[in-house]
Amino acid sequence: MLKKQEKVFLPDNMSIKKIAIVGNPNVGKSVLFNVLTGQYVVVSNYPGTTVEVSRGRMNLEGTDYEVIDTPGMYSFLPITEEERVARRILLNEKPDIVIHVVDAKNLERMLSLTLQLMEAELPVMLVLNIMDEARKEGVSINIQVLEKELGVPVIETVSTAGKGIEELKKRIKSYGNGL
Ligand SMILES: Nc1nc2c(ncn2[C@@H]2O[C@H](COP(=O)(O)OP(=O)(O)OP(=O)(O)O)[C@@H](O)[C@H]2O)c(=O)[nH]1
Ligand SMILES: [Mg+2]
Repeated sequence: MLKKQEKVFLPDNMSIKKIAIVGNPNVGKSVLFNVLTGQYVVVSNYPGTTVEVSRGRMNLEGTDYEVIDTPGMYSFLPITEEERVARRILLNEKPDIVIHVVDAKNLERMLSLTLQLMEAELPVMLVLNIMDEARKEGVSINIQVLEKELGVPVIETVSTAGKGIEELKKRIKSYGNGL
């Protein structure tokens, strides 16, 4: 006779935290996604659309994360199908962290999306990517001031060279414990 099950285990994915990577097209979201997740990636069409969304896994010191690479969006008010999918992922899947990736060369222009995401009360982190080109152009950004002004973590990266990734992981791990 079968013994009655004594413990109810939560399905594996109940304890997994979700991270959505968002931002304008061509800012390095997918490069960053690949650096964070490695090889275990699932690419599928978002239900009811032809827009591809990649999902992968990352483990940071014993905590599992599902990382979602969202299609490029210019605004949180969607016009294109890609933008509608990105918005739906943010609103329906309620990620624990929303990593807004910007091209550091065009920071000012891209900050309006950061503010829109914050206004929607999403848990935002700002990644200033492509810092190598920005520095070459003479752009320098005072991270401490920007963090204070925005009230969210700000991290500089060169995703293609793996620079800033350790710091980013540290800030992901400690997200929610203050700046
Ligand atoms: N120099 C430099 N190039 C980068 C960096 N990160 C990404 N790139 C380049 O930027 C281009 C766009 O990168 P993707 O990761 O495809 O950009 P994306 O944001 O996913 O773009 P969409 O999927 O179209 O929204 C690629 O040619 C990358 O090699 C960086 O830190 N420095
Ligand atoms: Mg991409």
